[in-house]
Amino acid sequence: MTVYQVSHVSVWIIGFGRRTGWVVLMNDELVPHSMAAYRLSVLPGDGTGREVMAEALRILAVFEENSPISFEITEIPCGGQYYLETGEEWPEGSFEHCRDNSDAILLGAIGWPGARLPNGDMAGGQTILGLRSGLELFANVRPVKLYKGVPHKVHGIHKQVWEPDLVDMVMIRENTEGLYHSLLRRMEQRAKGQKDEPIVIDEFPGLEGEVAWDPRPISRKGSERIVKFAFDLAHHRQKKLGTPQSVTCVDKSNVSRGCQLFRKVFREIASEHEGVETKEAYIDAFTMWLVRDPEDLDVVVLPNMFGDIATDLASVLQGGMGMAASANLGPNHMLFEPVHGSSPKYAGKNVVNPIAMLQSVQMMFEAIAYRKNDSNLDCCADILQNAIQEHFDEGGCVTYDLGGDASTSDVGEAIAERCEIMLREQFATA
Ligand code: GGG
Repeated sequence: MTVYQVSHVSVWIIGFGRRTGWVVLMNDELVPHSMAAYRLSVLPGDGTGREVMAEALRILAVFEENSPISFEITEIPCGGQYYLETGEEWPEGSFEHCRDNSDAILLGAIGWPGARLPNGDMAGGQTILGLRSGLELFANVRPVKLYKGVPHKVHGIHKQVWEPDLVDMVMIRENTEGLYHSLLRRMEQRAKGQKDEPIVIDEFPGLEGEVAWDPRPISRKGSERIVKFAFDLAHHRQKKLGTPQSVTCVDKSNVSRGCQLFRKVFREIASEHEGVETKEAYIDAFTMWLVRDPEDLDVVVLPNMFGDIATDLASVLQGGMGMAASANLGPNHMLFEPVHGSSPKYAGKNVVNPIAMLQSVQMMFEAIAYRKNDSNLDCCADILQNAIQEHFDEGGCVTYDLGGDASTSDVGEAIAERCEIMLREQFATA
């Protein structure tokens, strides 16, 4: 069997995630190489991140045992809790390991109450933000698609509000600049062992007394690459889904200069993409349209902080944060994580929904399969996706957020068992 591995030349290749039509992007060319285990760096992080990661590892073991795929997993302790225990955010050399020895990185969640660096920054940020910035993971891809059978929690009651056929969009959050820029930069510098280069602004005319501030730089380069990514994705969704696609630019260009540049670049790139409808919205009005008319949205591109906020709201359409998965993609690296954080309130109780994490594993399978041209792994991606849908179709157990009382491990185990059955059928005679 021939498997392909990437080598480094400047060609953009776009893959297509089957369930959600998200995009796999790289700056590489495919060249044959021999079959090997995929190298995964696993970063459980804090709180419930550790619990959902245990379910991801359970699923990975099931795929390893019942398919030709194998993984070489390096688990790296990290995060705010680790910092409180050890005085370090992760062991020395972790950034380099993720950069140099990983086909993909899988992250649980980062952040823990009281875990702060001496300068006040979030402890553990080196992991999540240091990797996003240090590995140029500029596209944070957050599909918003509703599984059939998933209820919505509104006013404390679980019922179907939005229709599965009418909720199918991909939100693309710019991941390396904007309001996060100075923190991202500090975290990248820490991760690389470099000295912090603070940005110095002495005063803000008109303001007196104590002032804290965060700059929000948005660059042409950063805007161009994320907007191009969004249009490339729209073309591929158009081809694969067979329906016209739009790209919506969400900003606040009526008031902010960074957003004015973002929208200017959006219009320039839009003019090169005939056949894709374009829409523009201010973030405030967009939040209303998002919940009222999600059927009008296909690909949505947003600056960093607006993307962070709007995707939490969008998760409500897909059943909540327990269902929202994501990929962080760059020219040479990729990191997958649930959108949710470490939920300290629920940590240690084995009650949170592991499906966002399992769906992130599914996205990882699709992405590696595409990059390595591995049809077996692509088939595993299908199996995991089908197992999750079948779990809902057949009324499988669900956690509190979806109206059930199952535990994290109950749900993880049930989906793992479905995968095992499907994998045996698929690979028994192969
Ligand atoms: N799995 C996502 C996670 O850990 N989020 C915590 C966090 O602070 N993330 C930063 C961000 O995405 O803005």
